[in-house]
Amino acid sequence: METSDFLNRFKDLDGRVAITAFGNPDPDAIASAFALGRIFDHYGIDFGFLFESEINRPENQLLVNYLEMRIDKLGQQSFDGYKHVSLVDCNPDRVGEERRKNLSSELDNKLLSVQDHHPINEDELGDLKSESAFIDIRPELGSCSTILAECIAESELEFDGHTATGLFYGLHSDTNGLLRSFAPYDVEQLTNYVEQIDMESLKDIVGGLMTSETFEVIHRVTDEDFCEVRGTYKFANAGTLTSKTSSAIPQVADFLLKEEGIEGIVVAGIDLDNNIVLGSVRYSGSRYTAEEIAAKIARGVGSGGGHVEMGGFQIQPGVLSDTINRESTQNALIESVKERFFNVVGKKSDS
Ligand SMILES: [Mn+2]
Repeated sequence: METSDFLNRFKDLDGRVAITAFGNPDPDAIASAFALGRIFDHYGIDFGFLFESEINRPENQLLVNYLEMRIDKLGQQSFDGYKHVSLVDCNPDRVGEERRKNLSSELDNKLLSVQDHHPINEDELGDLKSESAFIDIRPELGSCSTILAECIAESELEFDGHTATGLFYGLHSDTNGLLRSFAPYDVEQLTNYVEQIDMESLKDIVGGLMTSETFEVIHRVTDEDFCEVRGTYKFANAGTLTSKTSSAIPQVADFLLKEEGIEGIVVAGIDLDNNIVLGSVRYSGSRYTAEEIAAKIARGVGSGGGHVEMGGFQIQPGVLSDTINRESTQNALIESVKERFFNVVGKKSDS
């Protein structure tokens, strides 16, 4: 199915659509969801934003405020009240195992579309394509925002300031300001809406970049007792976190990758509000991809993924919530993530 067929389908679609992103919603996911909403609006389709996680990072909240989006949290099991589900900036392959088990029948029955640029395994893609849903997954692109920009360009809709600003921020953020993995097509689509971007508002959104939480975590992980370097790889232990401080992890990982001589970094910590171990991966070398490193760290114990140079993972420790509050348990969890990371990049400990 081509984008134009997808758009044609909207003329007689009835029932409410849940525009959904899984995982921690970043600017690309938020902007893609917003742009799809604009398209639905145009065709008179009823929809709602239903995200798996809350918006934590302050600049993401600023973006949501600017776009005046009302986002609901996806409940533990269902898309109740929605007839269709449209996924943006994520594909079913990336949904955590537990959640997937709970949602699989609903996803099977309600899936309207998947628009994404994360890698997906061949089997999964084959299965998806055999369904009636519209599947547009292009891992070569720097952002999902590019896919939505193409949709708008191909519809009768005009780019407005909000959509253009959101999409540009999505592209900018996923490609670190066009400094990492993007495709010529990302730029080609950008030229369609570049004149509508509201740069003043965007500067306000991205301006207050580092929060006190980010500084707090940076302070922690720059203590040499909390870091370990093997070759050109560095592991940083961010310790115990809240859902608020854990949202600083990706920024901290970006920051630590700036260190001379380091080509791979993992920052990991334990989010005690959600009882999970989470981490960000940054990688600037050519032997691996950050996506691969993240997925391998989490293999069998959680979920991980991402792109060539940036990735993330979540691990559900199989321990009770009171056990996770013990320092010895926390140390063991972090230690095991650290060893998994060094194993993946061939820096296994000699002992
Ligand atoms: Mn993205």
